[in-house]
Amino acid sequence: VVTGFGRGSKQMGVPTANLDPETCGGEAVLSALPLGVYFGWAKREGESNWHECVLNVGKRPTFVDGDGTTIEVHVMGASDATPEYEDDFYGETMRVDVCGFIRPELRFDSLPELVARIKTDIGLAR
Ligand code: RBF
Ligand code: ADP
Ligand code: MG
Repeated sequence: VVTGFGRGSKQMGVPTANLDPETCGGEAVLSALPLGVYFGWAKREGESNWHECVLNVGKRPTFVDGDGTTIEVHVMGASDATPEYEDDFYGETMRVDVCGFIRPELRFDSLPELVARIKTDIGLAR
């Protein structure tokens, strides 16, 4: 888990653990994948139980923040009102088992529109 753009929890209310692209095959592997939103299961170092998650594998076209592919995993709480974790876990290893594809990545005209769509993605993933 590496540092991202500092936007997930602060601006969107959706924290995303950004995985080091090199540990996921690097740009050569990632750029060959359909870019977009996936759902699956995630597990933090030391945890025995898997948690539901949504992840975005993409280039974040809504923002101007570089063109590298990022892998961002949001671990879902038991309900939308209950965050799964209270702490940060930068530097830890997170395992992700990706089960399916939800939609291609899109460019949104505003942050609230992106956040609304992410809530829909979370509902679909559940
Ligand atoms: N960024 C986009 O520009 N377009 C998207 O369609 C998009 N979908 C996302 C879906 C989910 C479930 C998540 C967690 C993130 C998504 N993002 C998308 C990435 C978002 O821009 C990024 O998490 C924040 O900018 C923080 O780095
Ligand atoms: P960054 O831009 O550095 O990725 P974010 O605002 O997206 O920062 O927050 C992500 C960080 O928050 C993760 O790296 C992790 O340490 C922590 N975190 C706390 N709860 C969660 C969660 N439910 N899902 C993902 N990351 C979480
Ligand atoms: Mg993040």
